[in-house]
Amino acid sequence: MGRPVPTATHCPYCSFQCGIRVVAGNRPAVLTPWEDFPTNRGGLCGKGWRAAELLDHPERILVPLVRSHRDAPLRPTSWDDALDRIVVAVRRSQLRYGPDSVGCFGGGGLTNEKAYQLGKFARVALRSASIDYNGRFCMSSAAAAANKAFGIDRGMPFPVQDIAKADVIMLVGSNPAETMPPVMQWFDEGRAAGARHIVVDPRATPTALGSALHLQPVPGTDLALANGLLHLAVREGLVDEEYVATRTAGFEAVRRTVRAYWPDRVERITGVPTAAMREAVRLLGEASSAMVLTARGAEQHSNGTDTVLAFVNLALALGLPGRPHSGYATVTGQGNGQGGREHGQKADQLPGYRGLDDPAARAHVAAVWGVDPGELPGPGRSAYEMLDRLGVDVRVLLVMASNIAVSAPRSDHVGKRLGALDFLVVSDFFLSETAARADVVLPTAQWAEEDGTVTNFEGRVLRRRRALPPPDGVWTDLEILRALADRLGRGRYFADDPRTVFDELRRASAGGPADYAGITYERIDAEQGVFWPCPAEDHPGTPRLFTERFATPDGRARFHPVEHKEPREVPDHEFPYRLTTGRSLQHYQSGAQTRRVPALMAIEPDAYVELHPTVARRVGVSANELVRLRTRRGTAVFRARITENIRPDTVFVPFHWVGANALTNPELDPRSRMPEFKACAVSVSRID
Ligand SMILES: Nc1nc2c(c(=O)[nH]1)N[C@H]1C(S)=C(S)[C@@H](COP(=O)(O)OP(=O)(O)OC[C@H]3O[C@@H](n4cnc5c(=O)[nH]c(N)nc54)[C@H](O)[C@@H]3O)O[C@H]1N2
Ligand SMILES: Nc1nc2c(c(=O)[nH]1)N[C@H]1C(S)=C(S)[C@@H](COP(=O)(O)OP(=O)(O)OC[C@H]3O[C@@H](n4cnc5c(=O)[nH]c(N)nc54)[C@H](O)[C@@H]3O)O[C@H]1N2
Ligand code: SF4
Ligand SMILES: [Mo]
Repeated sequence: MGRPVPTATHCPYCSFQCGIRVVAGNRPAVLTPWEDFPTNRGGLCGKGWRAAELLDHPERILVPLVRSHRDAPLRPTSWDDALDRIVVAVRRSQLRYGPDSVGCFGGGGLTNEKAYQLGKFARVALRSASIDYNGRFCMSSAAAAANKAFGIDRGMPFPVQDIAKADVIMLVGSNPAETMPPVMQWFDEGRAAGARHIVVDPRATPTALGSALHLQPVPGTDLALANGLLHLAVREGLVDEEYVATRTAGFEAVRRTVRAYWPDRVERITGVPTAAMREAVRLLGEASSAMVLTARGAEQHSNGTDTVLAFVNLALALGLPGRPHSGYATVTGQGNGQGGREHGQKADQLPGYRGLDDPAARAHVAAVWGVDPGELPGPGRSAYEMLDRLGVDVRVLLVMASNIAVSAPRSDHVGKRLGALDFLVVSDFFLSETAARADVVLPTAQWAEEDGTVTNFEGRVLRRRRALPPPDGVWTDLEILRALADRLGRGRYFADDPRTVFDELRRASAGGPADYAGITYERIDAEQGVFWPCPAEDHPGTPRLFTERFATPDGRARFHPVEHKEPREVPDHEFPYRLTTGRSLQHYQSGAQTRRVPALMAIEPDAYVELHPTVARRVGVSANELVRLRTRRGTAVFRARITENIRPDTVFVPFHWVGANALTNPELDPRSRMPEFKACAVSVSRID
C-alpha cells in the first residue's frame, strides 16, 4: 500500500484562506500546512491546525432531524421525509401568504458555487424576494463605501505581499494578530525592514502592541478622527494636489468639511491626543508608500459607511490608492467573505455583483438561468430587517451557514422572532444554537469533503478540493438545494455538481463588476489562484486594481464629505460604560465550530469581559469573578478579565458565546444596513 497523497485545499475559517493539505481518504482526517502556498507560506493559526478534528467529531449530525411539533424533541428521519416536510411547509406558506413568505438566510462561509446557488434558489425555485446573509453583519459598510468611492468592491485591491513593502500602514479597528495570525508575517517583514505601523483601536491589542503608534479612540468616533487627520494633512501641506486633480473628483467639499475638525475638537470627541494625531499624519503623509486598512472596528457602526468613506477620503487626499505598495483596503472576514458578497445571496443583488433592480442585469442573468426576467422578484429586506419580522412577513426560513441565534444583534429578540416562525429549516454539520430550534435540520458536508471555489480577502479565487467523501448519509448543500428545487417542480434549473455550477456562475457574472468569466478550475490549479475581474480565459486576471483608473464611469475616484455622529447610544447615569464587541484568538464567530474543539476550549473555555482595573475596582470585582452586563436590550454574565489594555470608559466582550449579542444594539447604518455591534451603553455589576 502506497502512502496516501495529500489533497491541497484551504482552511474552513477566515478570509485569509490559508493553504492546507488533507491526507486523502483517511478517517480520522489528518491535516498539514501547504508549505509553498503563496499567501500563508505554511503558516496556520490554532483554529486552522485543529480544523480537521471537526470532520470526525462525535457531535456531528449524520442524519436529517425533524420534530413532530414545536415542543417535541428532534428525532432522526429519512431524507425523503425531511425534504417532503420542508416542501409541504413552503407550499402551504406561499399559498396563504405569497412567495415572499419563504425566506433564505445565507453565509459568507459558503463557497461561491453555494452562495450563487442559494441566491438562484430563492429567486428561481422559491420566486421569493426574501433572502439576505450574515455578510450584512460583516462587510456591508466597507462594501457600500468602496462602491461609492471606487466604483467597485474588492476588499483588498492588491496582493497581500504588498503589505510587506509599504513604509507606513494605518490599521483602523483591525486586529489581525488575533483574527488572521499568519497574515502577520507580511506585517512583520515590513516592520523588520523599518516600516512603521499605526493602530487605531480602543484596546491595546496584540496588533497594537507591536506597532509604532497606537491611537486609542472612544468606540464609534473614528469618523471624527479621520476628518481630524485630514484637517491636519491639509494644514501641513501633505495633500497630494496633483493626484487629487488628475485622479479624483469632489475634494473641495471635503476640504471645506474637515476645516471644522480642529485637533482640539477631535481630541475632545475621540480622546486621542493631538500630538498623536499629528504624528500619525506626518508618518502617513511623508511616507514614500502608505496604506490605510479598515476592518470591523471602524465598520460595525450605525455610521459605518460614512466612517469608511472618511478614511477613504484621507487615503485619496494623500494620493495612495493605485500607487505602488500603497492604497486603501478593507480586511474581509469570513472564509468566502469576498466571493460570498458577489454572486447573488444579497437582498438586492444578482451574480457578478449586479444590481437586482437593473433591467439589463436582470435580462442577462435571466437568460443564463433560462427564465423570463419578469419572473425574477425585486430586492428584499436586509438581514436584520428580515429577522426582525420573522413570523410576520417571512413565515418559513431556510438558514444555510449562519448561527443567527448567537451572532445577530439583540439576540433575545431574534430568538423570539425565530420562535414565531411557522417553520425553520437549518442546514449545518452541528446542532448550532440556531439548528437546535429548527423543525428540520439537514446534515451537510464540510470543507474537506466537497469541491468548490472561494475568493480570499485579496480577491484571489481559490479552489477548495475534496479530499474525502462526506460521511454516509450526509449531503452537500448543492445536493440539498437541487433536491428541494426538484420537489418544488423547478429541478431542471439546478445542477448539484460544483464544476457545472461554477461554469454557470462564470456566464452569469460575465460583464458584471465581479467578472469571473475567464476563471476555470484548471487555471486556479495552474496559477495558485486567479484574481478577479478576469473577463476571458486569455486574460491574466487583475492582482492590482486602480493603477490606471478607478471603476467609475469617468475613471476618477470620488470624495464624499461626511460628518461625525455619535453612536446611537452613549453612556448615561444608568448605563455608564461603552460596550464594544469582537473576537478572541482561539474562537471563531458564533463558536458553533470552535467551541467543539477541546484544545481551543482548554485555552479559552468561557465567555469573558475585558475590564480596565479602575472599572473593576469601582464595581468591586476581582479577576475571574463573574459580572453582569446590562444594556437596554438584555443582560448576560461574563468572567472578568482585568487588563490595562482597554480604555477605562469601555468594556469589551467577544461574541463567541451566547450572551454578548443579548446586549448589542440593532441600530442600522442607513445605507449598508449594518448593525451597530461595536458601540452601545452598558452597566457592569458584580454578582454576589
Ligand atoms: N480568531 C478569529 N479570527 C477571525 C474571526 C473570528 O471569529 N475569530 N472572524 C473572521 C471574521 S468573519 C471577521 S469579520 C474578521 C474580523 O476581524 P477584525 O476586524 O480584526 O476583528 P474584531 O475583533 O471584530 O474587531 C477588530 C478590533 O476593533 C476594535 N474596535 C472595537 N470598537 C472599535 C471602534 O469603535 N473603533 C475602532 N477603531 N476599533 C474598534 C476591537 O477592539 C478589535 O480589536 O475576523 C476573521 N477572523
Ligand atoms: N456582537 C457581535 N456580533 C457579531 C460580530 C461582532 O463583531 N460582534 N460580527 C459579525 C460578523 S463580522 C459575522 S461574519 C457574523 C458571523 O456569525 P455567524 O453567521 O453565526 O457565523 P458562524 O458562527 O461562522 O456560523 C456559521 C454556521 O454555519 C455552519 N457552517 C459553516 N460552513 C457551512 C457550510 O458550508 N454550509 C452549511 N450549511 N453550514 C455551514 C457552522 O457550523 C455554523 O453553525 O457575526 C456577526 N456578529
Ligand atoms: S488565519 Fe484564517 S485561514 Fe489561516 S488557519 Fe487561521 S482561521 Fe484558517
Ligand atoms: Mo465577519
